[in-house]
Amino acid sequence: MELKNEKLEQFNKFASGKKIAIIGLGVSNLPLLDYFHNLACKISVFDNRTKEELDNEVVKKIDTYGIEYFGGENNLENLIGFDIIFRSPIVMPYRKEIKAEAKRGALVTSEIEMVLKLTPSKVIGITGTEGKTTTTSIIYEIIKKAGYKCFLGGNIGKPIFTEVKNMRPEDIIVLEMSSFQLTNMAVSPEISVVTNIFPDHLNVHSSYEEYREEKKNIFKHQTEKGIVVLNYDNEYTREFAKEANGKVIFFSSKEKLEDGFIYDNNDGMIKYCEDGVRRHLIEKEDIKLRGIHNYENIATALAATSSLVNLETAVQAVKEFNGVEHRLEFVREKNSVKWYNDSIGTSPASTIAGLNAFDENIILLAGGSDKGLDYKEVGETIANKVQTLILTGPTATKIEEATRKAQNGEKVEICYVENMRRSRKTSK
Ligand code: UMA
Repeated sequence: MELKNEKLEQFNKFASGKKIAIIGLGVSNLPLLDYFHNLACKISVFDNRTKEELDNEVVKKIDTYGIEYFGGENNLENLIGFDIIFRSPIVMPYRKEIKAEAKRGALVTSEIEMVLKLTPSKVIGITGTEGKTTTTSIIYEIIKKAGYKCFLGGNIGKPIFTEVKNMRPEDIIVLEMSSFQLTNMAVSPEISVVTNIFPDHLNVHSSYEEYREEKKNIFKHQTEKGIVVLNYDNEYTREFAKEANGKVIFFSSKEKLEDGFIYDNNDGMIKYCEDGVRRHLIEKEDIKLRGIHNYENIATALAATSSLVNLETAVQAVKEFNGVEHRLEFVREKNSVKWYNDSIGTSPASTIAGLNAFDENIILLAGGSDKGLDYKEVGETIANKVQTLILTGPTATKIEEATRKAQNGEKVEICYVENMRRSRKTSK
């Protein structure tokens, strides 16, 4: 049985028969084809990929539904005369063709923004440079453990706009939100989390400042009833508190806060603090995750759910949490070497956090694509913690340079390989 949702009904009535542009046909936007086809809309798709580069199933749908397709370079030249435009997260609304349409009166939005606008449920939104997915996953487990019907979505890889019709006021949505999704967002979740802010995605955002500003949309549009959970240890997120409209809950792994949630490295304990009284919640031996950054993620999740779930239930869910794929994921032990997959560590900051989770001798495999970031600090951490550095991919030389600059002498053994499969050493 479908539930009554007046805002959704109004939107559907408004969208029926309208001209809809879908920019980028990836994970986020694919479900929109069926949705707007069912509303008898005239759909046009814009994508850098040509139609021949799409999956057969998708091409079949485009043809069956009579969807107009503009592919390849300069596809946005044809973005003229639309009523509603859905952009993929990475397609910035500042593009001149999109701005022109917005100026003409088109509604420029995204699947995630429409979820926030139309859902009757309470939303917990999580952003930050590092720790988003793990924190989102822990929050989701806590909310489920407490017996709520819970919807998980967003940057974690799950579009959920088409599920809005099944959402009720008593349900909870847990959304991981990237800076791309937050760009120009005119609505905020009731409960927001910013795990931390470090330079990232500087190949898409025009500056580090712009990246930080867009992140603020996760709490900027909250009312005084909103809650924002912020990292006290991060210079930017600590300052965000001054701009919050609602309640601020801090978490920290460096300061013994009077109020908030802390991880105390002296006794390995996560604690809840109120008026200077610190209550022990869970010790690191009872947690399956490793590393201070993960204890921070847990403290954050406990803070974000504290208005909805009692702490005993939340702690129980944390104890049962096994971790997230590709994030310091234990793979196997062979010849006394423990292998960990931390392939989500796609920025210097996440690589640093991953390395800091270990006190053992480390062999690090690193490289990957270049997001225009600074490698100085990761070079320093590698110089301090890594025994052997195996490099491959476009950023290999940058990582090598940063490591050589940071170390005294030739402490770290550095070698290059062609790719992950071929572990034979090569010269640069
Ligand atoms: N495209 C264009 N023009 C452009 C850029 C892309 O037409 O200028 C097209 C591409 O050809 C592609 C389509 O847009 O066909 C969309 O591809 P996409 O991968 O950018 O978008 P989605 O498949 O919808 O995936 C997005 C997120 N991707 C990005 O933000 C880059 C996914 O996060 C997210 O899981 C998904 O929405 C559901 O919300 C991925 C990610 O890397 C995992 N996120 C970044 C991060 O976490 O650091 C932000």
